[in-house]
Parts: sequence; C-alpha cells; structure tokens
Amino acid sequence: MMASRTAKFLAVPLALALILTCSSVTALRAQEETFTLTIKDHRFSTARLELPAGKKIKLVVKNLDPTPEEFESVKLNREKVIPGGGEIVLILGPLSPGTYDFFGEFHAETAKGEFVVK
Ligand SMILES: [Cu+2]
Repeated sequence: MMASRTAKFLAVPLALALILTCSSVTALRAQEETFTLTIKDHRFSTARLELPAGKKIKLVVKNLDPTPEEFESVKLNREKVIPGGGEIVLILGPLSPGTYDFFGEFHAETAKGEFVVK
C-alpha cells in the first residue's frame, strides 16, 4: 500500500520533468534558422549569404553536381565532404558580426563564397 502511494507520488513530478525537458529541447531546435547553399557547376549559389549574428544557424549545403565537393571555411573551422548529388547539414554559431569566407576545396578556383554576418 505504501509502495504504490510512493510510486504515484513520484510519477507526477517525473512525468512533468520529462514533458518540460522535451519541450525545451524542441524550443532550442526551433531557434535555429535554416539557410541553404547549393553547388552547381562547381560554384556556390548564393555566393554571398547574409546570416544573423548571435544566433545558432542550421546551414544546409546541397551539391547538385555529380562529383563530390568539400565545403571548407578556415575561419569557421569547418571542413566536410559532400558527395555528388548529396547534402550536408552544419550547425554554426552563434557568430560575431563579420565576413567569413568559404570555398569548395575540390574546385577552389570557382567554388568560392562568403557569409556576411550582421
Ligand atoms: Cu579541406
């Protein structure tokens, strides 16, 4: 009898704690604004992308070329291969205002761009 009462007593705050944890995770995810870059003919589009300062950003890079490319930004400390026809997702920030250049390492002559963070 005592055991089941104790169990009920604990079950409510535990359930509430779970609900609160789950909703705050959802809220955090929702805060990330999504931006997309595409690669075609070994060029980035958009080559100059404005991003908001001080926020977490979800960056999707889609490679529309049949050959692999490597997204690289020294300033952002990111380097990731995107297979031909594939895409990658990067979580960036919060970033300080400024200009952050990036390039496709496999076609660095043409695949260049920059983020302008404001
Ligand atoms: Cu590299």
